[in-house]
Amino acid sequence: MDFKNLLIETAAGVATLTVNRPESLNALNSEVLTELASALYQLEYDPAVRAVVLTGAGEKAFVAGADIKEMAAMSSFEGHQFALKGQHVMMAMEKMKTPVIAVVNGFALGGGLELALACDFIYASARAKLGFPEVTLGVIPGFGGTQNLARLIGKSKANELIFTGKMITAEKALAWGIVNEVFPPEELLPQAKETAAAIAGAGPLGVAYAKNAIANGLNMTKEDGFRYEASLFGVLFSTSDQKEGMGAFVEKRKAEFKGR
Ligand code: CO8
Repeated sequence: MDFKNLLIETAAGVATLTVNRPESLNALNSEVLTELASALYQLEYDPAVRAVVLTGAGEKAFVAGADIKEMAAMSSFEGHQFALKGQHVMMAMEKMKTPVIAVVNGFALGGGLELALACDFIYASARAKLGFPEVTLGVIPGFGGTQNLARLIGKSKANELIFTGKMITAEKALAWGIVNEVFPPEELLPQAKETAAAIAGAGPLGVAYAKNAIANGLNMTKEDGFRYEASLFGVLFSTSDQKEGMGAFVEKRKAEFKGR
C-alpha cells in the first residue's frame, strides 16, 4: 500500500516506518493517523516483519505533536473524535504483537511524545528534545500521554513535565527513565536497527508472548500475572518455534524460526 505521509522500508525482518511530513516537523494530522493505523495493521500481519523502528523524516523532528493548524478550529465534538482517533493508533501500537522501537531523532512533543511512549521503548538522539507543551496551548495531552507517562515514570515527574509544558533534553529523559539510551545523532538509527535485528532474529512467538505477558501483567495483581505468564509459557510448548529453538541449542546450530 502506498502512503502519502509515511515511508516503509523492510530489510532482514526489520521494517523502518518513517513519518514523512518534514515541512510540518512530521505533525500528526487526521490523514497521518489514518495512515499510521493502516500501516501498523499491515506490518503486524506481514510475516516478513519481526520488528519495527519508527522515526521521523528530516534532521529536526521525530514528531512535533498533533497538527495544531488542524486542531485550532475544532469543535468540542471534533476534538473528542480526534483524541479517540489518536488513542486508537496508540492502542494499536501497544497491542500489536510486533515490537516497535521509537527512534526519537529530534523534537518529540505532545502527540509526538505520546506516539513514542506507545512504542515498546525509546532510543533518542543526543539532540532530541521531549515535552508535553499542551497546557501552553490551553489543552492537555489527549493521545494517552497523561496515562502512559505517569505509569512509566511515576506521578511526580509526570506532573512536572505536563504542568509546566517545558521541554527536557534527551539526557534528562534518560535519567527520568523515559528513554532507554541516548546516542550521537549519526549513530541513532543504526543502533536502533541493530537492536531491532536482535529482536527479529529471536523466536517471533516468544517475543510476541513476552510483549503480551508484560503489557497485560502490568494491569494484574502480581499473583495473576505469574499465573498468566505460566499459561503463556505452557502454550509456547505447542509451537514449532519452541521445538526449533531448543532443538537448535542442543544440536549447536542457529535456530530457524517460522513464527508457528
Ligand atoms: N502542528 C502543525 N504544524 C507544526 C507543528 C505542529 N504541532 N509543529 C511545527 N509545525 C510547523 C510550523 O508551523 C512550521 O510551519 P510553517 O513553516 O508553515 O510556519 C514548520 O512546522 C517548522 O516549524 P517552526 O518554524 O516552528 O520550527 P522552529 O525550529 O522554529 O520550532 C518547535 C520548532 C519548537 C518544535 C515549534 O515548531 C513548536 O513549538 N511546535 C509546536 C509544538 C507543540 O506545541 N506540539 C504539541 C501540539 S498539541 C498536541 O500534540 C496534542 C496531542 C493530543 C491531541 C488530542 C486531540 C485533541
